[in-house]
Amino acid sequence: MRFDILTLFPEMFDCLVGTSILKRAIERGHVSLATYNIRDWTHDRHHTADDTPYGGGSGMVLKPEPIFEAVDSIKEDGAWPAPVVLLTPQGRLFTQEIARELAGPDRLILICGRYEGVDERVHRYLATDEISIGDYVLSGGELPAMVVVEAVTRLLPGVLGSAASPLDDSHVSGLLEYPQYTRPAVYRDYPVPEILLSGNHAQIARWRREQSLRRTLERRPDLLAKASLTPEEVRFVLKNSARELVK
Ligand code: 9D3
Repeated sequence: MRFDILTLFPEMFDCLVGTSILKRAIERGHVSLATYNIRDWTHDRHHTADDTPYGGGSGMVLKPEPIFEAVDSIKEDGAWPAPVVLLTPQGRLFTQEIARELAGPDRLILICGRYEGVDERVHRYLATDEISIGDYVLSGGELPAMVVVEAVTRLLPGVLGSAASPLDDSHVSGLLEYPQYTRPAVYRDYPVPEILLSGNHAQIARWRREQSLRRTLERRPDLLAKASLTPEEVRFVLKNSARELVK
């Protein structure tokens, strides 16, 4: 997968490339990542990338020309056509399902907005997809682009070892993760649940599944609609959901 990232702050991506999964994925050739400074496609001597909004209003808007020209000049450097993803608060909410979708093509072009927004012509005539990572206000699309890059990268074949297959992830099973413990068995008087020390693997599996169900019911009941549950688990949820509803 090739990621091409258009931004006014390419330095922000240095920490992403320098650490963790992504660093290894790049070293092993699963991923390449290139950042481009939108300012390099401005033509005036102040390298102006933004301007005041037509019709008035506060704040500044990213101009369309540098962004269109940047995409024009990089498009032949990899697979084309490629998805052009604009990170914007108005985009569709990023999910694991969208991460899987974006892991399909060989290349993603990501455009990071800044200021109050990006000229609407970029939204309409350049971007093929618009993504938001959640309903909170950030200062630009850079952190969201990093979120997308990381979520997509770990889905690419060969990036994770088989020991950490992305199929094991809780958002794939549809339930929240069960509680995890490691040594010591007692820490500051806080014990590890006895069942986990019992060596009874069938009982442990049942306990974990029940913990996942309880947790999901309590914290993310919205997830239960899509989770695949056995009839017994459905009964469990129904038996316990009244209690959650009156909390
Ligand atoms: C406070 C300004 N807002 C007025 C309704 C609009 C606004 C414009 C630009 C809010 C944030 C931003 C900058 N954010 C992004 O470009 C962004 C973003 C985000 O803020 N939250 C979650 N996902 C994303 S993707 C891009």
